[in-house]
Amino acid sequence: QAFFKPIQQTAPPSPTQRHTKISVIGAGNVGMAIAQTILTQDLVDVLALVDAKPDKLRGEMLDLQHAAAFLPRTRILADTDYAVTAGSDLCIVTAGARQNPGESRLSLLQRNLALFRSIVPPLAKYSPDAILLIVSNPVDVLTYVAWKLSGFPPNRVIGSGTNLDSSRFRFLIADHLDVNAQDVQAYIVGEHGDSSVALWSSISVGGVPILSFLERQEISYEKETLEKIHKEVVQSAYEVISLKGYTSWAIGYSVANLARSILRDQRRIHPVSVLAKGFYGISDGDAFLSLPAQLGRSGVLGVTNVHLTEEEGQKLRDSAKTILEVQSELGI
Ligand code: 6V0
Repeated sequence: QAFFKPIQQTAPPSPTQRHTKISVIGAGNVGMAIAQTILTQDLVDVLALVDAKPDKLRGEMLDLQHAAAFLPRTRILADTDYAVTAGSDLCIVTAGARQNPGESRLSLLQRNLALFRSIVPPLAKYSPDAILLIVSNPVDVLTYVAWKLSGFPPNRVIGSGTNLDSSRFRFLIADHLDVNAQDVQAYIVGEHGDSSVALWSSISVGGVPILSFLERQEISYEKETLEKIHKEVVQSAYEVISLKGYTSWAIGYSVANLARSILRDQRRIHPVSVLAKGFYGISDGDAFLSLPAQLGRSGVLGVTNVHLTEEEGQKLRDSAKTILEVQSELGI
């Protein structure tokens, strides 16, 4: 009870006011970049952080709370106990084991599976109506794991997928053409990372479809340049990691952007990892991979029917097959 009362209260605070709440699991580089972007963009009333390391977690919470004088009001909570996440609208999972030198991808995945067994069930228990947004890598397989472990319907389990790859793609195209990246529409779909698929026919700048424009103007078809740009996108995560040790700012903004579309029911289209069965000729198994999906308050509202070339469609189906093979080795 505060002894100093600067305000003469005339009405009690509304007890029924519905707060929006986001929980971020994993207060590492990525989790904290997401948390701080969410705060600066005034997306929620309550932000809860969970990590396995209590000191680091409390340090991060205090550091963010000390910025209160410069930010919109958000209650910031942190605990190693998942009770702190209770009643979340959106749970963002960034916790992940780091790859040991010489460790195989599958062994890393097995360790992350064990981690997810301790994270996803308590999240689902404390926030049964939440939307789960998975960021930890390998993001497509871990989104499937989260779907299985949560028992949630597929529309409420989303992987950040190629949302970041697509924004890197848009930046590089914008840089090449000297335009604003927000005016560039371009999608990368499929598996997040090495085998991602660039949808060339989807690229447009200010409403001008690039490929048909180049063909019509008989400008020598810049497919090679575009291929090079896609290769750069694939390399860019490795480059940033080799230079600064991890990636954080771009993934922070890209996930905050997804959080906004979901919580504010923006119904925007984002390339994110969703249950892909039934789309683009993907018929077998329960693979999650990125497709341009419409996001709103109930999660994934639908998947857009983008025109794919035969080659693009085949690459997507190959990605789905690779992901299914990895999943079959997990035994869940
Ligand atoms: P980091 O800085 O090592 O942070 C991981 C955090 O998870 C640490 O603070 C750990 O203490 C915490 N943690 C570990 N185990 C648990 C547990 N059981 N419960 C709670 N917290 C735990 O890694 P960083 O933040 O750099 O990366 C996190 C994950 O994001 C990794 O899997 C990356 O590969 C992945 N990324 C995914 C991207 C995407 O586009 N999908 C982009 C960038 C990184």
